[in-house]
Amino acid sequence: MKKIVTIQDVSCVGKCSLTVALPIISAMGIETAIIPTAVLSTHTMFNGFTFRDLTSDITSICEHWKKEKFQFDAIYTGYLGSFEQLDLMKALIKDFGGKNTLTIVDPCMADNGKLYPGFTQEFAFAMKDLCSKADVILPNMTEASFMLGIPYKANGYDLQYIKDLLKQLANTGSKKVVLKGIEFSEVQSEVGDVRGRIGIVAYDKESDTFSWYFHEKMNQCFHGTGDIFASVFTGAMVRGKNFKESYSLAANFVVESIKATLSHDDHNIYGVDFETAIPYLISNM
Ligand code: PXL
Repeated sequence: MKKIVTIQDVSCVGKCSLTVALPIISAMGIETAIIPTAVLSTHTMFNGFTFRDLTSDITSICEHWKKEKFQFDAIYTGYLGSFEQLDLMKALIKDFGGKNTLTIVDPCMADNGKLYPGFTQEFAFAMKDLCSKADVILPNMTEASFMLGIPYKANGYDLQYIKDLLKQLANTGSKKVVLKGIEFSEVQSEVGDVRGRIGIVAYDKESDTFSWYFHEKMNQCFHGTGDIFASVFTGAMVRGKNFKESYSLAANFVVESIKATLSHDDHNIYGVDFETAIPYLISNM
């Protein structure tokens, strides 16, 4: 059985990070080891959340695992709350990474032009350094802009602008970059007419090739969809799907999850009802 370790927080309410990664990766038929980095009463979009930092547990968990000689098919890091945790992830990648282990870093820290509460520009640069150790990174447009220290453009860019961003991100070290949340307001000759749609443009440094996938845009934004995307992407790669199949499946599953959410009268905005979309995921594996 394939085995992934994912390292991110537990937000007790507000489906995101480990509470989505664990069920989704498990549903994909992959053993899921976890390292919780913090326990929060809710994710940080709620007011008054509690926060218990678990940084000091990470080293002792890794020391034990090293003695047990555990190995993983993939390491997937998500939301990380401090500079120290970024350094610990570099050590973890050194200790448990290698040619048979795919390392995926989701630089989860910002969206819609803004950093999440508690993050700074310095943290974004430090996250870029962690990204340099990864095989694949999964930034959205906001995270990419913060990591490169350039202004965020919500619209009006063209494919060349996106290709430059991807190359700059790949130049920092990671082998593949999946850039999410791209919308072209004009027809792009290579991509075609994707106006009104949203999608991904990806870059594979080894083959020096770009690829993309555009899909329908859901008009409502929900929390935790980036974590759902990263979980499906990681699972699909480990289960042997190719790069483009993996990010396309991840995007499709996010769309299915949002549709499921909107079909539930009692839905809330702080997480999507990915649970009812899991049969879609399994039948598309
Ligand atoms: O979904 C990303 C995420 C993960 N974990 C925590 C968060 C967020 C986004 O805000 O607050 C604690």
